[in-house]
Amino acid sequence: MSVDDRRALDDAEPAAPVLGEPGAELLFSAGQSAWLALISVGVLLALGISTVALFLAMSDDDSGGGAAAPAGPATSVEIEASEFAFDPSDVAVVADTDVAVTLDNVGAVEHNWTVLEAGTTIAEEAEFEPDTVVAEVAADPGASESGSVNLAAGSYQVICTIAGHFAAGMEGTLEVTS
Ligand SMILES: [Cu+2]
Repeated sequence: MSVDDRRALDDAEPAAPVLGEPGAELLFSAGQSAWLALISVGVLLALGISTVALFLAMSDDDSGGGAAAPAGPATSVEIEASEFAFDPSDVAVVADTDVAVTLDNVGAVEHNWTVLEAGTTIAEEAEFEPDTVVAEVAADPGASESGSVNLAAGSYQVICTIAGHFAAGMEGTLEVTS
């Protein structure tokens, strides 16, 4: 390499930044880097948040599995009877399975949880016929009684057969599904 060659290089190199374009490119890529950094931080934050959420959801599943039971038809139900309602009034249970039914009478008079055969729906007490009963659990005031139902899939009406109670609001539904 001759002195002239070096001089030529020295002359050529400083010429480049003068063009402005490389500088502009540099600024642009600096801007891009800033955006990339921001986006990266955002993505990392989102990942972090979803990881925490996932962890919380998983630990929730581990700890609260038993409490979150009523997701589908039940294999056991507990119903409160009072003046004059069932709580819950609408119940969903599994078909063709012995389903334990507990009736807690928290009221001051006798109540019963009586299931009428599928297809029978009464609009008033006078329409009730005892031979349409497919299951019944009765409880004295303050008592808790247990029984069971084993029914085919279908929609059933539930009533309390004590005189005046149906009219006063003691009715509900029993959805039986497989
Ligand atoms: Cu009743």
